[in-house]
Amino acid sequence: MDPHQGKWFYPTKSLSERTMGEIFPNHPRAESLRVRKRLAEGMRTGMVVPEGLAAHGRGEAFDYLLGEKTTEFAREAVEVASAALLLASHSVISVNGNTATLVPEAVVELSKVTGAKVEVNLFHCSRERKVLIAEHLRKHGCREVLGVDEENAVRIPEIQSERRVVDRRGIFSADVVLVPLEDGDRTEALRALGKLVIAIDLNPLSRTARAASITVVDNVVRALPLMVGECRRMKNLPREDLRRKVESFDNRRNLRESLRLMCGRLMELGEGRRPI
Ligand code: PTJ
Repeated sequence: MDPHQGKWFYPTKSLSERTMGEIFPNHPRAESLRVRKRLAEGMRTGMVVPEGLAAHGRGEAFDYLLGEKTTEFAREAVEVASAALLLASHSVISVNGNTATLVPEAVVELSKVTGAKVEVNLFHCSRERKVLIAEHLRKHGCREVLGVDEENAVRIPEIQSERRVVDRRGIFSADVVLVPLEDGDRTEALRALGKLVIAIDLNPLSRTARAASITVVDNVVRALPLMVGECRRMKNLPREDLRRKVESFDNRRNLRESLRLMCGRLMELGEGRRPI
């Protein structure tokens, strides 16, 4: 059965097989090509939707402006986000097609370290995709995947898209929700419901980035493994220390700093202070 419910045509050979040969390790964009290849494979198996490739392309453009490195501001946001996850009484990692394809290992590790539940929640929703993604996560060691079982599905009326269907045991009752690679309306709705929302989004101008409580402006392939490390490092810190980190964080300021960094890099390039 077509996981996208027959809406798209799938070539028998993967995109990467047809359009891209072997990735040479010394290629200057080798890592970026590997990530693309992973996503293209994800689309072939039905986990990623075509829109997911377009979304990734938008992300890549911002990553270019960041120099494809985790900035000090992203590191700060990762630290605060990790503190929020450790403080949560009921945290959930919301997983879509791109996230499941790009960083399944980190999703599972983060859930183990923090006790966060893992829930599949899709914008382009179909039961087949949910099942595929859940299986993929289980294959990577996830013991429980929420969001698939119809019995526990509830609707959040504040959300307009298909993302409104959430799991009673997961996003519905969570106090902290991590939403890597998101579209904006759900973040706003989850905030309106009083939840602390952590976003990972390379675009500091996106509605998600601006609506989230804590935004990590970084590539999910770098940010999520970093978050696992930070959670491990801070797991035994006094709760008061963690709380102070979360309470003193200013998301708007952090977003502005990320934008200034991008602009600064562009100015240096434009003025010849940095080689093109
Ligand atoms: O799997 P589904 O059906 O839930 O659909 C997933 C997509 C990503 C297609 C859906 O959520 C969507 O349409 O998202 P948007 O509205 O395009 O937003 C995605 C955001 O993620 C954009 O702001 C991108 O810049 C950003 N982005 C893309 N790739 C990455 C990224 N941010 C961090 N790391 C990336 N690798």
